[in-house]
Amino acid sequence: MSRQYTTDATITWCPGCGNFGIKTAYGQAVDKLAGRGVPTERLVMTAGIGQHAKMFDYVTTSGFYSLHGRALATAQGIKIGNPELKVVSFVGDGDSLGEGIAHFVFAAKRNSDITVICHNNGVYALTTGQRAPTSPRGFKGPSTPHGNVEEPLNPLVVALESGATFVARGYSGKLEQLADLIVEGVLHEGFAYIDVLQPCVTFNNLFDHYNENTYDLEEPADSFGAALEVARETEKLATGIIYRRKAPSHEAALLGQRVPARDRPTKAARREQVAGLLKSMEIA
Ligand SMILES: Cc1ncc(C[n+]2csc(CCOP(=O)(O)OP(=O)(O)O)c2C)c(N)n1
Ligand code: SF4
Repeated sequence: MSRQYTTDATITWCPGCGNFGIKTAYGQAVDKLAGRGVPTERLVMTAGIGQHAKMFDYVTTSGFYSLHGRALATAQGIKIGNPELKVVSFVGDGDSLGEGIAHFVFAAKRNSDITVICHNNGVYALTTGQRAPTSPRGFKGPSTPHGNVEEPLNPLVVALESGATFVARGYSGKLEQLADLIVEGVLHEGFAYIDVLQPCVTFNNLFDHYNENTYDLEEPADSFGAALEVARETEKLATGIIYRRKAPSHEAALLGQRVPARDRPTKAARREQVAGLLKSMEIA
């Protein structure tokens, strides 16, 4: 990431953490977006709570630190208030697929025009390695010392089945591709989900596994069914845009051209509206 987007905060991620790659790719994406008609001042971020969320402290784009699991609720609020902004949410797999899964499903269902970057490390890293919704069966951690007995959630399938109109997977070890996925996600009108394979070197180090078992998907799948098939692959993991379709965004359907942050009626006009409404209901 160019120094321009890096704050002076001391970075407390472990050396080698996959989060560094995501931060670098985001910086590259911010630069590329500036050249594609999205000036940096129009970019806003939200973050959940977790190691991933420290992005908020380390990058200079403006935004809002949310509660655990609430990064997408906050992002949707910002977007409805000012649809001219581009909102990017940095979430963890525990954060968005555990605590915040209802927000995830409904933001995708309504095709909210936000971009979600999920640091998917398969573990609750900030709270020292408990299993997360994406941890595989057999995963051992402080909360599952004898091994996780549950099947993992597949975030790509959840996103697709919930109605996401842009679904991609990146890898923190493939910076250039990840930066391009972020650019495409932000430019996409509607709910864009980018699942990022992010090795946690301390509690779930999958660098070697991902280096050996990821492959580049040249083109998005040509149908919803084909996208689901790619999303369900387990032997080899595709990176790239898996699915993309056009559909009206929630904000466009709800607001049309209106920008509430700019077009707010005055207090007097709002009073008049309420008085008119009460009169029409024969209350006043
Ligand atoms: C309401 C609430 N419940 C629990 C916590 C404790 N907590 C903080 S971070 C975290 C897990 C974060 O895991 P994940 O989202 O996967 O992020 P990572 O740290 O792996 O990046 C939990 C359970 C909290 N801060 N707030
Ligand atoms: S514990 Fe894991 S996720 Fe957290 S900084 Fe260290 S390597 Fe990264």
